[in-house]
Amino acid sequence: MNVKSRLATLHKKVDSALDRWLPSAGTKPKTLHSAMRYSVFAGGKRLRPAMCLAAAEACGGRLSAAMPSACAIECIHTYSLVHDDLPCMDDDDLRRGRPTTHKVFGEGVAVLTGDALLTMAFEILSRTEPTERYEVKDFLKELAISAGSLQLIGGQVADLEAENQKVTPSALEFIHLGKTAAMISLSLRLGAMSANARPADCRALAKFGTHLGLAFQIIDDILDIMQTSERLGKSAGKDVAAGKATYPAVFGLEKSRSEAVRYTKIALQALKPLGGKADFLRGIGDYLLEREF
Ligand code: GRG
Repeated sequence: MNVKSRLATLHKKVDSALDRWLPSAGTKPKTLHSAMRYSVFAGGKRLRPAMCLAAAEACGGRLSAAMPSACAIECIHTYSLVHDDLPCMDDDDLRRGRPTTHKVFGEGVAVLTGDALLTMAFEILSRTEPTERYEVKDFLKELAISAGSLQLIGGQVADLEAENQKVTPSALEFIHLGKTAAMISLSLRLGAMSANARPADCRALAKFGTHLGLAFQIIDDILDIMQTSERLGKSAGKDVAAGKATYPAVFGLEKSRSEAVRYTKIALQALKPLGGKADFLRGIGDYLLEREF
């Protein structure tokens, strides 16, 4: 199976769905809607929505049923990047190969762009179809918990507080379970729920997502050291300069790589109950371990 070309196909489908959901750039206030579109269509990899759609397929569901979940997650992800790049957080000038939202539209509009994308995620997800097992409120609750103070935002706060501190491996894991793994695991779970998956399959996919999320973050940390800003589309080498809590800072590069391999193995193991239907997800797992940007 060609994972890259399937990812590219899903990328296109997600982009056209997002294009339909987001107000046009000409809608008042034009600055806000232009900034939302600028941020969302800046060239992200769309990995989370792709995993959401792939999970739906693995559970026998339709892509169209999973699309509101996929788009809602990408809106949350983009909001988190826009806010993370602000001067009061990571203070970054480059994201997805372009100047960051606040560099183009100013800080006030960038904050409100993130707020609007976060809110829009709930509007989009509220339009998902209920299934036999899952009501719309179950989808909304999953999203709210994963993006909330116990996970995404909690991880970000722990990350801010860990800057220039000595962090333990468990503190490091807490940060990345929240900042990275929560949204990836959510993507798999919502995709499965849109396919009315059995609770056991949802749990298997959630476990896959959590471990894949940790592996993804480790690779991200390694790439921050090894790759150029051009290739990454964001400022490389920033983690070390900012005294960030990263896997290479705690474990060194070699052990970090072996940890990424270990987490990927656990993730792939979790897919066993899904059999051959999860082959694309397995392919994504292998692909992410070898990615170069
Ligand atoms: C502001 C609440 C709040 C949270 C911010 C997303 C985030 C949390 C921080 C950004 C920095 C970082 C290392 C996040 C970990 C997750 C991660 C690796 C994000 C980048 O994901 P990609 O590579 O990005 O999938 P694209 O641009 O391809 O969508």
